[in-house]
Amino acid sequence: MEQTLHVEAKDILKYAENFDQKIEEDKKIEPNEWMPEAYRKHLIRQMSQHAHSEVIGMQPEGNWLTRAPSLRAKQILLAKIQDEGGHGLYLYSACETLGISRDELIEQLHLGKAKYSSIFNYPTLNWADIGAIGWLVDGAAIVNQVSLQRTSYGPYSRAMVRICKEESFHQRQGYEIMATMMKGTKDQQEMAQDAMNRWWWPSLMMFGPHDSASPHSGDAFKWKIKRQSNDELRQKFIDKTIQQAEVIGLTVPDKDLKFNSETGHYEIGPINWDEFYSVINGNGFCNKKRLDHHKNAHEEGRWVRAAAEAYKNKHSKN
Ligand code: FAQ
Repeated sequence: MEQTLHVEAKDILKYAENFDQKIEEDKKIEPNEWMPEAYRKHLIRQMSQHAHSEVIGMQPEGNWLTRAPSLRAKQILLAKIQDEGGHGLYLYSACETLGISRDELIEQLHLGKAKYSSIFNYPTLNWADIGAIGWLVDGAAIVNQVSLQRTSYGPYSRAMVRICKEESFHQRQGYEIMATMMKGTKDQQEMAQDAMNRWWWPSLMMFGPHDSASPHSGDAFKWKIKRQSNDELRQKFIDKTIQQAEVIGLTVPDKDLKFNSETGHYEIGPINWDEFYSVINGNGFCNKKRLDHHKNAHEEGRWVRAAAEAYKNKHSKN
């Protein structure tokens, strides 16, 4: 018995060395390979929160489907929301390769044990908000996800490649809405600016706390799950988006904003981290509404899941 334990410990050491070497050489870790338990748990946390964000993120936009200003706008928004649902399902499947079931992941969401992005706890008050979500929220999501294409876990990395292609279309549809409104009447321009004012800061919060206050970044960098830090990605988004705002005549709602010609980057005023932590701890405008809606939809869809299961069982017997 002692000898078996000794051999197993030696094997684990070998597996761990193999894992470290693959990470070192920038090779992908695949589901059937040995991985440290903490790496697996870290990925389940991040990937499931990412999946939940995509699915909960359908709600603020779904709210405007029946009020889209034209048939074209309605078709585009419908396609975009369906894409987000697809991204969620794709990410749940990628997450299941880590040995956890979809049911368990949904349960963690419903029990408040798993988060979803803070941004989806803000309300969509008018059509300009749909423009702001596409432009700013999808824009921020892309910056983060392009970086995650190089993440070390194979299924997550491949999911990101596919998802990013669709997100760029989402970002452009949002920018188009904002640009159209900025060419419109004074009221439309004011609506677009008001949406910019409300969504700018929450979009910056999507990248998470400053690096100095990010508890998961240490492991995430060690294992190459994260390839760029929260602050680096936020800065990338800021530099890119401010120029886009200027092109269509929108003002960034930050009185401290300045361009540093030495670094070539924009410098922003302080982010309201009290607001961020309040939202991620359940006290945002829409946390309760979003979660209740998801729970109800899940309950109402119970019969569909049961029917699919019965159909699968019937056909697997034949
Ligand atoms: N919201 O130590 P860190 C989209 C939490 S997809 C809520 O820095 P980490 C598409 C964090 O979970 C948007 N919680 O954590 C779309 C942790 O709490 P925990 C989603 C946040 O993981 C568009 C704690 O704070 N994208 O929008 C947030 O290293 C339009 C400490 O933070 C992803 O999920 C936040 N914003 O870095 C859909 C991308 N930030 O878990 C529909 C993948 C931080 O200990 C419509 N995720 N927290 O309880 C990531 O890249 C990372 O997880 C970060 C956070 C960067 C979000």
